[in-house]
Amino acid sequence: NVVHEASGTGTGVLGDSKTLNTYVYNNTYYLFDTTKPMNGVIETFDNYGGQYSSLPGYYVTDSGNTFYSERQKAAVDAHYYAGEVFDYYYDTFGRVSYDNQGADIRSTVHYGSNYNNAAWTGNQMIYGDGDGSTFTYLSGADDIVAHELTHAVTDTTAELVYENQSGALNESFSDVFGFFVDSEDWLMGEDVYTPGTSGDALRSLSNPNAYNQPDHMDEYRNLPNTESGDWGGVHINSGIPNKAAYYTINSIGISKAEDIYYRALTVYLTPSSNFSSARQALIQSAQDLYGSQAANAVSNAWSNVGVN
Ligand code: ASN
Ligand code: ZN
Repeated sequence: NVVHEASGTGTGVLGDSKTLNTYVYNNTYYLFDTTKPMNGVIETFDNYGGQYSSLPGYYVTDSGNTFYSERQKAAVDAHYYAGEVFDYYYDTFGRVSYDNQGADIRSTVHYGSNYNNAAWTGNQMIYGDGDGSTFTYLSGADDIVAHELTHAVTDTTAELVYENQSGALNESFSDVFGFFVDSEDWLMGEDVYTPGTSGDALRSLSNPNAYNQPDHMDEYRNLPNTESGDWGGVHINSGIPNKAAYYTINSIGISKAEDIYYRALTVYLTPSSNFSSARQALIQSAQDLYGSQAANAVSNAWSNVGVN
């Protein structure tokens, strides 16, 4: 019986070194993690600047199990943080991969050219390199990795339709679980956003207004349901449920709040849920798990952002 599991090392996007779950076959090491408590694997690919049609690309390999090169940095973090997000969902909720059935978690880095984005394609994650000024390699932020993988969780649970209020909730749940996975700050994406400027971020849960998002229904933006309208402002109006999450977490703490958010997403929310139904779903989840004091805190949080 040959043992293929190996423990490698690598350098991440921000220059930090980390330990990696790898796989050895014919003296070649792969970013291929078979150690998680599931049938599926976590595997990481490099697309060499290719586009959607050529996904997933090529396995990231190293002859010495030391992933230290510049080209490998984006892959190291995509692989490491996918494992971290798997562990978060498994340890916190007993969820086994995004579909709770042990699906493979696949990531591709070096997607496209100067691509300032990352995404869940419906099948896997993709990460651009950024253009070097707006973003550096997007997998270098664990909250971005958690955000994208949470889209996969949402797609296999509530299936919130990606437009208008249901889409803004889809976005918000990805930001909120991005916070739960790494709750050091209320910011999203700051680790890779504008590498030349410190202190800024893509979005903020505590102060959506700082990044051109509304934080109250009085500021709700009616945008067209088109790509240029951000599908009715899904990345804009998400500021409103994000601020409600901020109030909730401040009031009852992370540990209760994450249970309540997970229950709402997996039990109560539906594809067409709007902000008002999300408020109801979260109040009910809070009541189910922690009783009326928690339910009241959730209720107040949503009233504070003008959702009744
Ligand atoms: N980064 C974006 C997101 O996850 C990609 C998209 O627009 N779907 O929200
Ligand atoms: Zn998103």
